Amino acid sequence: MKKWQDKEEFKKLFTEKAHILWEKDLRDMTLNEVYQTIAYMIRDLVSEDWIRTNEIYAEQKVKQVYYFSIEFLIGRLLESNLLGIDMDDICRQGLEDMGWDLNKVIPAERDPGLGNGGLGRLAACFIDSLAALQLPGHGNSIRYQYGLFNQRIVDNQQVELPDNWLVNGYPWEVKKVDKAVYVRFGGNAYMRPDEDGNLECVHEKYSSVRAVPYDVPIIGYHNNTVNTLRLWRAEYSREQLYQELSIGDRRRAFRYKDSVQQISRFLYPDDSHEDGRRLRLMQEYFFVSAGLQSIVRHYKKKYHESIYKFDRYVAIHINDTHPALVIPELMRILMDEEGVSWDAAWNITVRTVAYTNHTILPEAMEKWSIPMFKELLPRIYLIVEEINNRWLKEVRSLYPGDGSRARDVAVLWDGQVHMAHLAVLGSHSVNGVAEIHSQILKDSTLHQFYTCFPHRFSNKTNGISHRRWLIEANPQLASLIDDTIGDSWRRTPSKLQDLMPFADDPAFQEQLTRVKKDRKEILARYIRDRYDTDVRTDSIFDIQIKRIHLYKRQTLNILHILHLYYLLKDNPKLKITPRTFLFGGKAAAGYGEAKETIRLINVVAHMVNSDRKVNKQMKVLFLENYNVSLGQLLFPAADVSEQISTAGKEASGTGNMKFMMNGAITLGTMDGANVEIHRKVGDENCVIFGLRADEVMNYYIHGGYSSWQMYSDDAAIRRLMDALVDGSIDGSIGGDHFGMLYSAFLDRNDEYFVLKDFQPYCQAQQEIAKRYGDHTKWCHSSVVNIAQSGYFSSDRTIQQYADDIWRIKPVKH
Ligand code: Z57
Repeated sequence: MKKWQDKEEFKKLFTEKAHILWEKDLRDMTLNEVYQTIAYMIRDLVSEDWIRTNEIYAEQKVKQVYYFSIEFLIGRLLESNLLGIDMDDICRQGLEDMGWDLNKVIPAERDPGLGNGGLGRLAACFIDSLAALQLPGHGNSIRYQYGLFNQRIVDNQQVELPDNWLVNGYPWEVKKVDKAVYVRFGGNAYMRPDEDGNLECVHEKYSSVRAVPYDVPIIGYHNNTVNTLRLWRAEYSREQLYQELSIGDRRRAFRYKDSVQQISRFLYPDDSHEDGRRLRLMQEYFFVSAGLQSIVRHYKKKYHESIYKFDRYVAIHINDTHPALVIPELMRILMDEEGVSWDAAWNITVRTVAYTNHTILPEAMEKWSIPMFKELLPRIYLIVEEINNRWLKEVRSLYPGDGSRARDVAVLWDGQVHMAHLAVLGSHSVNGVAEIHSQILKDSTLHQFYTCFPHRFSNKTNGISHRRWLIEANPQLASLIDDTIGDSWRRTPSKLQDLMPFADDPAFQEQLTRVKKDRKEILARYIRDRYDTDVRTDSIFDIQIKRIHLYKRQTLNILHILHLYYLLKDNPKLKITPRTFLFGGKAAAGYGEAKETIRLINVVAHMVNSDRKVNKQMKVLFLENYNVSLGQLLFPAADVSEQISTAGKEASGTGNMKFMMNGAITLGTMDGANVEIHRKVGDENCVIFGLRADEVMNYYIHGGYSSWQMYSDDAAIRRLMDALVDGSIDGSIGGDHFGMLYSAFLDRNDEYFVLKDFQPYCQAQQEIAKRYGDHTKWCHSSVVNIAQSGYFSSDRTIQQYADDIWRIKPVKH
């Protein structure tokens, strides 16, 4: 790896590069230009290694994994790349000499919002870990022109603004025109006998879309590995456009051009919710087909091996079902382009593909209408139909007379293509993302598949990049850890365990308290600058940041806050532990209840914050536009981590791990990875409350829960529910106020057990206050959380995927 020898060399190279790029005096440069200059300088340093990494993989013909994901929420890259090549100090010093502060330059980079939430951020942590572990693995996705919307709060409500993140250019990407491929949509597909009498497929009258890759280097941590995140952009094919024009149909030609450009225009803003839109299906096939074609092309060109050995050299991972068309698309390429038989192609495909499920929520399960699917992807549909026919035949012979089996395992059912069933059938490996989630998959969601293919199922508990979420986000804590146990935890995060002996060390506790205080002050400054509000850094920072969803129960949190407010109003002399409640998160634009939840939080926040009788003891704030960068500011400042989803609903959660790694105490239900966090730290170092997943399940199956009953029996709940609709919190007269949420809780019988878990949650919050009052004990818990968080590094997760699923090995150089 080339390096800058010292700050003098940095300054010299910076000046040269800046002059070439901007043709102006250094004094006139904007912060964005400074950032871009450093970005190009980093690319200069890594470019040889990037080329070399790929050469070595090909020379040694190692097996490589391609992680297909419709989202990669990578966050800003300047700081993570500087840390990766160990050039942050030299860069900081060089900039300082020239009159710039690196901490002011870093925010000049736009945070790419190429994802919605957990699933996209997981993909980003995974490629980070692949490079850090020197594993041959790459990402494949879409280069959305607009990322997830920017969120503003206007009149307490969410407003969505377009995220035109590419306006100033993106210095990390490299357009690879020579690696463009074509993706076919529409037309007719049918089978006919060829000259030898074998069936062959004819696909005609299709429309071709040019897919152009933009590569982003994924830089390893203090090693020489540079892997690739390949993002595809849709362009119209000039040939096709001219052909349409030559026929004389100008309108058709422009319609073609327009519809092609739509494909990579927007990221769909839904998280854990599917709406079956045609353009979304086009996006999915687009990046799947382009990615697969380029992989097969590279394999043939560089590996010189038989296509029948494809699965020995290539693993393809599908992140949820969005890329599940990999299965029929690989079948198509193998059969139609490589002349492989159905049976051989199926074997190769199943051995190549592995699938991760991220949810059991029915509304998040992808299903496509057959007529739409057929019209858009006629050749792929024929293959899916054949997969389904062969499978159902097998099922019927395995379970004769069991008609209901087919419904549980069919790929085509009720006029729809069931993508999860396709994914399980066409993969050799199916995994959930936390122990409890993987168990639910086996026991219920995919139970019939589990009985057919028990060996395919496994668990891979999610993880997070400790580089981004500890080293980068919380350098103050990272350096305290270095001073205490040395820095080997940076390579080997399980070494954080070495902090355990310091859990009761007064000197260490004092330093940890200092770090937490510093981070709360940094956040308090941000809040003062942006919201003109003062928060007390001696209060408990209680934070819930995640997508807004009924199942995640931000409503439970805000109802408790309202309850606490009433308690203070009713007892003016009451003293509570001061608290700062912080929320952040986006609501899908079409999700009414989620948007109303945001409005409720803001309305309550205003009422509380402007009430001088209580606002010394509690403050509530909804922070706009929660994204990766804001997360890097929030996790380090947290005392309490709100992980309060209805048990059984949150597949894993990963924010829970980011809080834990930064020393916050989990206040949570027995859901997702909370279960494993609880096991690692014990009852004394986290606060668990509420219904368990089996109890929730029993209520669903056998009934017995009535939210109206709770309303009648519990005066506190009654008061809160009434406040939603009587205008007492949002001031205005008339209208239905928070009628939508009121209905969800009462008329629709509280699907997510918010009222049922309300009193247990209040008690858990009291327990938090009690523990916070014993500072030594609280510090102890904080240390134990940090010490036990190494397990939740995505390095551990990726090692498990590499060993158990992909069978890939590190490549040293
Ligand atoms: C998404 O972010 C997740 C699941 C989905 O089905 C979709 Br679509 C988007 C999340 C889960 O809700 C989290 O519990 C999980 O931690 C995350 O995926 C990563 O596995």
